[in-house]
Amino acid sequence: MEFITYEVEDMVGIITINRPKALNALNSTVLDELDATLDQVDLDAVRVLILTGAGEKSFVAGADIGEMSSLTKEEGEAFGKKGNDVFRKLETFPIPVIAAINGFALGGGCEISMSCDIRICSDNAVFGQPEVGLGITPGFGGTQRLARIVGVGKAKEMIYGARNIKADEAYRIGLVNNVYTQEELMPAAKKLAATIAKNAPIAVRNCKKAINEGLQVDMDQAIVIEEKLFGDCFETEDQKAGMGNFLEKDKSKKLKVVPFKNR
Ligand code: DAK
Repeated sequence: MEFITYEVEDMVGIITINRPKALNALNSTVLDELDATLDQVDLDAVRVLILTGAGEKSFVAGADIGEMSSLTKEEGEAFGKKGNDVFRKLETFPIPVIAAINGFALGGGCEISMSCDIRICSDNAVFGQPEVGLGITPGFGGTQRLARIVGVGKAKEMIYGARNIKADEAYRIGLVNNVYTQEELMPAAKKLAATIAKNAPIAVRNCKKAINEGLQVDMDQAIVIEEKLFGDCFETEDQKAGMGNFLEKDKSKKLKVVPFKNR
């Protein structure tokens, strides 16, 4: 791959968007490679993904303005769909995805981070949806996800004003869960990923599904979604081991790490 690197460490997959000369801007090739990388993740071996950008300056500085500048209406729509499909794949990916935001997260960069389950950032991170300054609307879900994460008023202020915010404000409005120094960011992302990875994988996956799908429907339907996914955990080895360990008061035993295929 030209612009994506993927490595696996201890049940954690790390995807790095690697186009630092363009501040990791998303062109069609980056989107295609990201899509292909997600398809290749071995869900029997990997329990959490971390998404980050190469270099010290930028996570993702947006969709590629050079590539977009000459698009026709039809091509613009197709480019928007390509991005939206990948972002949705990330959002609905069976395992949790942590965005480790190491600098600029503008336009499509802010949007891709919002497709992840959890966002943490370095203290040099800058977030924003500058699209109206370029004569377009946010096109990779920004109008929808930002309002859901930080609330309608804040999202409208940022989007209408094309106003960038720094890491401390992103933390204050709940766009990121935590802010670290640049050096601390990846270790913190890996620590968080490890904390998640040691828990029962079917239960973690079902929690993601329950939260995401439940938020799209009313509470009566949402509770039914939770009931089904709760029931789905029973008879798994982890449910038996997890509850068995508690009843036996045996804290030394860990949840079993067995591939999904064998469950
Ligand atoms: N696209 C292409 N190249 C970019 C880029 C981008 N978004 N951002 C930076 N680069 C390139 C620069 O052109 C420069 O390239 P060279 O000149 O060296 O060849 C290199 O990265 C370094 O950038 P700078 O020299 O500008 O670095 P500075 O530190 O001075 O400034 C900056 C950093 C992040 C403040 C600045 O680069 C900047 O303002 N970048 C653009 C940020 C931005 O506006 N991003 C939002 C893009 S709009 C849609 C689908 C999707 C979208 C919309 C519609 N549909 C089709 C429905 C999404 C839109 C966006 O994301």
